[in-house]
Amino acid sequence: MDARQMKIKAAEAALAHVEDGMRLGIGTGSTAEEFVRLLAEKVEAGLSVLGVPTSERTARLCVELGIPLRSLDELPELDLTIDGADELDARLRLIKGGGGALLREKIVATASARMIVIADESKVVDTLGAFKLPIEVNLFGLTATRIAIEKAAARCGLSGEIALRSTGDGAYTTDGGHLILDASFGRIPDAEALSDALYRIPGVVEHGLFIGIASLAVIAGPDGARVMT
Ligand code: ABF
Repeated sequence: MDARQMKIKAAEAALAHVEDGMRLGIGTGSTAEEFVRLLAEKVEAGLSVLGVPTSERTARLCVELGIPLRSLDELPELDLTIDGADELDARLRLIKGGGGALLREKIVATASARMIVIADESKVVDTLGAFKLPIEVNLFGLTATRIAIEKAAARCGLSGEIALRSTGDGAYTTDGGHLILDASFGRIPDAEALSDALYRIPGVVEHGLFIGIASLAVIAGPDGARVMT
């Protein structure tokens, strides 16, 4: 089974949790896109759902495939969010944001009664942190914010490069108009402490540690899909 087939397997298993009439948060990334394609087939066959996308990219795909969308303002309480992740550990703590949508993803996921993560085995880790931690920051006072992040990380026993995410044309800008710093802290043994420390920094808009948000994960491997709770 190749990587795409594993993503499809995970998406298929997550789709089984989608019920008629659900208000559905729809994630961002290649695994979430496989879920969107499968969901669109169900919608075409008569499944009635209303989707709230977590990025403009996801919104465009949903519109293209005929999935009815609403804004989070129209649907402020959702039944279920299905989304990918960059890393997840045994306690369903996640690192997300590799796709740059972490702010809307966390808003949508926390507005949902449940969040199901869909991923392949390569995302499962013993300890978070091999994947650089995305930190969404305000444009104002970027250097001061970076210094504050370095100090907060040091208080958590962490250090490492904190790099401004860039595209070919310059700094990457999120759907919300913010910048992203990718922090190479390495293993993060106390994700809760780092999360709390980052939230105390005024220039930090959001970060990619999703703690206590995911209720279930569907993990696809060469032998099929398994569930982590
Ligand atoms: C999105 O899905 C991001 O937060 C995360 O980086 C990405 C994972 O993408 P993929 O499914 O393509 O590995 O939610």
